[in-house]
Amino acid sequence: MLRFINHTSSITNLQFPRHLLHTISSPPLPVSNYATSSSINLSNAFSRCFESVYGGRRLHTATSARNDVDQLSTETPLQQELDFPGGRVKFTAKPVFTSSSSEERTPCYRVLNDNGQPIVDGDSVKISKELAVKMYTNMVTLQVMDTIFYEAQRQGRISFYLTTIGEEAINIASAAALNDNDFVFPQYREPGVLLWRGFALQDFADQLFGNKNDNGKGRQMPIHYGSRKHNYVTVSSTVGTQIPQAVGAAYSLKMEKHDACTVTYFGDGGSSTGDFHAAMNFAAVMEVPVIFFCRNNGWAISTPINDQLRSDGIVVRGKAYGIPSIRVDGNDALAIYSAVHKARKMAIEEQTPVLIEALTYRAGHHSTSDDSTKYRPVDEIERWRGDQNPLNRFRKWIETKGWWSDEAESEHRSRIRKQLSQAIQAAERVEKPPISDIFSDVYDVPSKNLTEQETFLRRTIHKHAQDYPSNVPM
Ligand SMILES: Cc1ncc(C[n+]2csc(CCOP(=O)(O)OP(=O)(O)O)c2C)c(N)n1
Ligand SMILES: [Mg+2]
Repeated sequence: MLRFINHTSSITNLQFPRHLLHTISSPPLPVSNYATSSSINLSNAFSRCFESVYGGRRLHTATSARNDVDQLSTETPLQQELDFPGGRVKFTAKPVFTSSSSEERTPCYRVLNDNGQPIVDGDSVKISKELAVKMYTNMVTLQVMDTIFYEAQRQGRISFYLTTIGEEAINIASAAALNDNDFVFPQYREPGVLLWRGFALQDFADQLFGNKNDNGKGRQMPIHYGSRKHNYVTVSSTVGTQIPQAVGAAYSLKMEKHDACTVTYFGDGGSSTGDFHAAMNFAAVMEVPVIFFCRNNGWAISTPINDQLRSDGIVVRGKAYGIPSIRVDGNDALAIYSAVHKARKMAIEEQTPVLIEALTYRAGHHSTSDDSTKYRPVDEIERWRGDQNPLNRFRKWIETKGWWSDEAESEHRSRIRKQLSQAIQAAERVEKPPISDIFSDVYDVPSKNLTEQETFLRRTIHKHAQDYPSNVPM
């Protein structure tokens, strides 16, 4: 069933040690009030402090020997409540610490089983044939794009690449459930959201080659896509940067009463940054329409999830901050679509942040600068690429419905391969942005140090021309 975890447990259920009432309502007097005279007075002072902290129960000390029988209250602790700022809190007579982990892990919402069959008693948003086929073909396009651009990097044609292998359903199904006017604050493993919104294969190639058609004017590393037209804020290398930005933008949507939300994507590693925590708390307190979409793929480069956190994943953190949350099968496109669809509705109609934790697996290397077989077993990677592959599962479902065939598959794959190879060749031929672009667009009048740096760079390029690309206009 599609159920978001209730984010606000009644605050009165919390265990609150009884003696703290006395600490709050009747704090011990400062020692300076007693410190004027003899040691007897000091001892009385300490006694009063303890009396205050322990709620009138005298300790067995020389000074408390007179009165060692407690006058017990006839009220049960549960009849008593602390009227605390933020909500009433019930008392308990037992000094019980909350458990560090719940006995059962938070269940994971799914619609399709591993064989692409809908599970019994499933609850999901119905999708049309047209939408299902569009989702599947976009997932395939993303997969082919990864294969071909990855190869281009291996051939030395681009400097860097990073695949989305294993996370195609997260990319495409979440994008499909959003509106194009929702602002996206991505990490870097979500190019499928841009693809869904109409960023062309040529646009991807131009960014990767850093030519003069690139929206970022070649200033960014490959993969750092951004598009104002598609409400897709440029990728930042610094992990976690985008999370508070999405909250700030959601706050402005709220102030301007827009019928839209923001969505920020991040990995399990992203959830280990301070920015994540600050953003979650700020979003909850300001009640802003933001979807926090965490792709928990088990790894932050070579750091496994168990070295990052001891909680039941990321989903439980929503409750800690007062944010409705759901855990979803990240390799089940239908489950992701339904969860994001519902989260978007809640975010906008109820003006609330929502947290989604999608469980998946980074089935490729972290990037072309990484070899993940050095730190994780190959059969683990193979298992996720095979049985758990999100494309296979969704394909089985649309084939069973009679919406897809082998012929359609091979026709689509070969068409995309051809388009990609044309896009790469075209991107390679386009000249690079001029040197002056490195120094523009920050200040309306360039500062003195920038002007000096530009002069220095031009002089250096003239002197060592053989070390600089000849296709960069001076
Ligand atoms: C603040 C910061 N710390 C470290 C890095 C180096 N770094 C780049 S990606 C990455 C791992 C992020 O993992 P995760 O958020 O799980 O995303 P995934 O790569 O698994 O999709 C790290 C540590 C960085 N870019 N920024
Ligand atoms: Mg990760």
